[in-house]
Amino acid sequence: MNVLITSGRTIAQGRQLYYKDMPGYSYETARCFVNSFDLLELGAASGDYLLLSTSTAEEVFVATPCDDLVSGTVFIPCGPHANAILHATTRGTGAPDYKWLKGTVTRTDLPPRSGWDILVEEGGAVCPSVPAPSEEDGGEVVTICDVACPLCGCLCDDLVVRVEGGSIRSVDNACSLGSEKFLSQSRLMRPIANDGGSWRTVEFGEAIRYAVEVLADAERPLLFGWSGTSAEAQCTGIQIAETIGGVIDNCSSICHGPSIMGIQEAGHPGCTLGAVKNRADVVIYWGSNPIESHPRHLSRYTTFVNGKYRDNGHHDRTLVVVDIRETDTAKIADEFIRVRPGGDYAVFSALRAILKGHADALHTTVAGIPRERLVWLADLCKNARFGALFTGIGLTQSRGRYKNVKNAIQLVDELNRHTKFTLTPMRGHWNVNGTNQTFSFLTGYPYGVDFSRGTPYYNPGETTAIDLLRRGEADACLIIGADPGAHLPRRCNEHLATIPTIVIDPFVSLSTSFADLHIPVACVGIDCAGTGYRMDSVPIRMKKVIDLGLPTDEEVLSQILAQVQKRCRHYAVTIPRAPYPETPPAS
Ligand SMILES: Nc1nc2c(c(=O)[nH]1)N[C@H]1C(S)=C(S)[C@@H](COP(=O)(O)OP(=O)(O)OC[C@H]3O[C@@H](n4cnc5c(=O)[nH]c(N)nc54)[C@H](O)[C@@H]3O)O[C@H]1N2
Ligand SMILES: Nc1nc2c(c(=O)[nH]1)N[C@H]1C(S)=C(S)[C@@H](COP(=O)(O)OP(=O)(O)OC[C@H]3O[C@@H](n4cnc5c(=O)[nH]c(N)nc54)[C@H](O)[C@@H]3O)O[C@H]1N2
Ligand code: SF4
Ligand SMILES: [Mo]
Repeated sequence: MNVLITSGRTIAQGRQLYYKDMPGYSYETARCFVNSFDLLELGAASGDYLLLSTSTAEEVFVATPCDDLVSGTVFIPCGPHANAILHATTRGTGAPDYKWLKGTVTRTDLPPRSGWDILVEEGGAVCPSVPAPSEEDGGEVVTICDVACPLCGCLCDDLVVRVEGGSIRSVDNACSLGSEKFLSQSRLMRPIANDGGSWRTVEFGEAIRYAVEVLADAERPLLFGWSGTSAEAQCTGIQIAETIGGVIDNCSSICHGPSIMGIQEAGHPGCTLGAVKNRADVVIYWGSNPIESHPRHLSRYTTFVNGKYRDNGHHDRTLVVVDIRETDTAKIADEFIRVRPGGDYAVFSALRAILKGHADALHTTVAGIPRERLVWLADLCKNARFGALFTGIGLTQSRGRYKNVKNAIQLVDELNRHTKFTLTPMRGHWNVNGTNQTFSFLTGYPYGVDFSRGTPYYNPGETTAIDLLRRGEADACLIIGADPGAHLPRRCNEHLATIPTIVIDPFVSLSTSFADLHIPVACVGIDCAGTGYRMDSVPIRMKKVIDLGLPTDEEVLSQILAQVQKRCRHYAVTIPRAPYPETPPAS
């Protein structure tokens, strides 16, 4: 059966993000959600095995019936299985077709593989063993309040963490995604090096010397990730990239990078989440499913919370969801509008035409949506006191990419002739917005910055991570605060497995599989402090709640920087020191 394959977030997948060394992670990422009628036609039932084939590869998944999807579309949680069958073309934007992949599905008797099996086939090594955590029962009990959550772009800063004997015992107020990160014990305590397929522990000093050698000797080094670390560490990373004449890219290139490209063309009618909470009477999530990807967004900032001028919570607000699936967010919305995959550009254009008084010029349906519903939506937005449009990666990773976002911004501009309307991209990682702040501040560009010419150069589709790896251009890679092993298309990982790759990560990740060296560090927001930028660009101080005695990203990167500066004098070092205080302000 021919199908359109789309992938994205589920709660169960998100809860496993910090347990990638465990079977439960692969169990969730090997699921394939299929419409019940399609399952009948395939002669399959829930739990049966399905083979998904694309022009890139084939992979086995476990059938999960799901009537949120229309016939002919399947949904896979993002992870190693989805990426094993995805090609690495980014259509000149840096972001691949995560939401728009054509393929076929048939029944099979073969069972699914684990994520690690996939990485080993792509050229990686087996999972290293994770040391058992030291359990000290009955030590001092400390309760720390107003802790910020280092998981998603909501950066909720009202968590209460209870620490006993140096270990985290409980986390209150967080959603299940956030708590699972705090409670994860998949931590490495010493650097490990890949010795012909098996793992050997090395000292921190030796690990840093090796990293320096690899980075300084490379012709076209790539420094990728950065969304999972602090703004301070990002600044040091940019200095390393400049010193070695490398390319530095962050997760936004594969995520909301196209939103930034749209903003570069059309501007950004943004606002803080506080303004939405206090004022918005119309809230729209478009191509975003926050109930599974930003679980507290609706209750903390937009819909269910009372605000200064909205004292009846959701009774004072109308919630609209536009998606290709009837997601869990769509199910609680006042109005769910199902758009045909890749049809958003046409829908934004239609809404703009209606606002300009040209409803008559439209067809009876636009991308599967009846004209009357679009007229209703245009009226709702026009008559709002304060409207807030939140855009997700359903827009940036589907057909249209940055043009979708540009058109959405132009729609919001049009609405601002009638009322107050704002647009906010639903930024994914807790500090992916920080990467755009630090990169833009220090280099002039938000991501994909190439220093090989001695001055910063930026061209999405050329200087972005997937494109450099697809073309086999990068000859060494530093991965920090991202996990390409789990999240980049197969071809990128196959290349990473052939070049010297260094991973700096507090947790075992699938990228560990093809790392020559994995340097464990303190985790920002858990065992060290740092600055993060919320999705609305408000900076938030991340707290340290425990001490595991590990060096921080900032410390490891500063040592690498000092040593590469001695070795690579030929590149000018012009970037000023990061404008952050040496010691964090007392909180
Ligand atoms: N549980 C969990 N939460 C996470 C993460 C995680 O891995 N797991 N990752 C974080 C990250 S990095 C990010 S960027 C955010 C992403 O958060 P979201 O933007 O919510 O991400 P997705 O679920 O990938 O995609 C959103 C929606 O786009 C829809 N969609 C697909 N194609 C189209 C289309 O053509 N048009 C429209 N309108 N919609 C379409 C999908 O059906 C899906 O419901 O989540 C963050 N939070
Ligand atoms: N099929 C499919 N694939 C996708 C997507 C999709 O929708 N479908 N979405 C894409 C998107 S939007 C994105 S952003 C990517 C997800 O992008 P990734 O960045 O790969 O997401 P994570 O697996 O959360 O990786 C974050 C890494 O940072 C590490 N980390 C956490 N805290 C710290 C810290 O303090 N310091 C350091 N150094 N590291 C830390 C974690 O252990 C983890 O390994 O996936 C992309 N891949
Ligand atoms: S919504 Fe996001 S920031 Fe808030 S607790 Fe959940 S994962 Fe953490
Ligand atoms: Mo993302």
